[in-house]
Amino acid sequence: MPLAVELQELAADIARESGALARERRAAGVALAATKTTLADIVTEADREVEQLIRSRLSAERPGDGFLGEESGAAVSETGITWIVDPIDGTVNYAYGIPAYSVSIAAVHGTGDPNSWHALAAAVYAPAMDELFTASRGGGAWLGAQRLAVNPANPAGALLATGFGYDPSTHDGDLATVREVMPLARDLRRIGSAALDLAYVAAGRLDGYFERGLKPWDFAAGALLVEEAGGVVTRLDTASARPMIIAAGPELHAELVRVLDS
Ligand code: LIP
Repeated sequence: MPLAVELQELAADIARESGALARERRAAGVALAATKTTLADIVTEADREVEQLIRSRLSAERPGDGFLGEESGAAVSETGITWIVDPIDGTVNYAYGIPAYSVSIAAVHGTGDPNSWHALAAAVYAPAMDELFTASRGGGAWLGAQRLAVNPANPAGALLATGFGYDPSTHDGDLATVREVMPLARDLRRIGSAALDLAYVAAGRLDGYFERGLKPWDFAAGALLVEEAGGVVTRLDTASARPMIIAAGPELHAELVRVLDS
């Protein structure tokens, strides 16, 4: 079995198990554990518990692999493979009881640096909807047994998604970016989980997605889903504190880069 498929199957199995834990904890009531960069940037006890489950499964099944997680930090790889994990992407949705949250697990060849890693496998699981999106490099992107493909350009305009950071001082600039892009759009969505935004581009539920300031664990898995569904993913301003990610089918991607990279 190719390594990418082996890693994808493991990511899918762990995403389902850890997603079930997240769903169980949500039903029992969510406890705030801490805040991070701002009061709005929260972490729940479930974030930490779910990441611990993922990390322990990975170290049992793939000892020596590296790890980069949103809540528990990094471990250097001895095998050349690093796992990039967001245990609950869409944490604020999760805390409010909005079902748009996901477990995002990616395996890359390289370190946790998105400027140099080569993604091999991905799993994005939405526990509240029981939807599992998977991809392996060269093996396509899937929703369950359904093969995924990004949308072609639509003369009606693009259904776009974006997001905003937790730092209020970034909101004016991000809203100005929305204004720049709107001539390409039929409408805009703000779903609240970058991993789901990217999975939906891969599935054709969105035409395109852009957002500044994501962390590697927010997009590692979703970006591979888009690429394996025939889309293109680009990161602009990668040396800045808030790189811009753009994901869409090839034609819309070129239009978005033309507008956003000017
Ligand atoms: C979230 C992203 C979302 C972004 C939020 C936040 P988290 O990740 O998925 O797209 O707009 O600001 O970064 O914090 O829920 O893991």
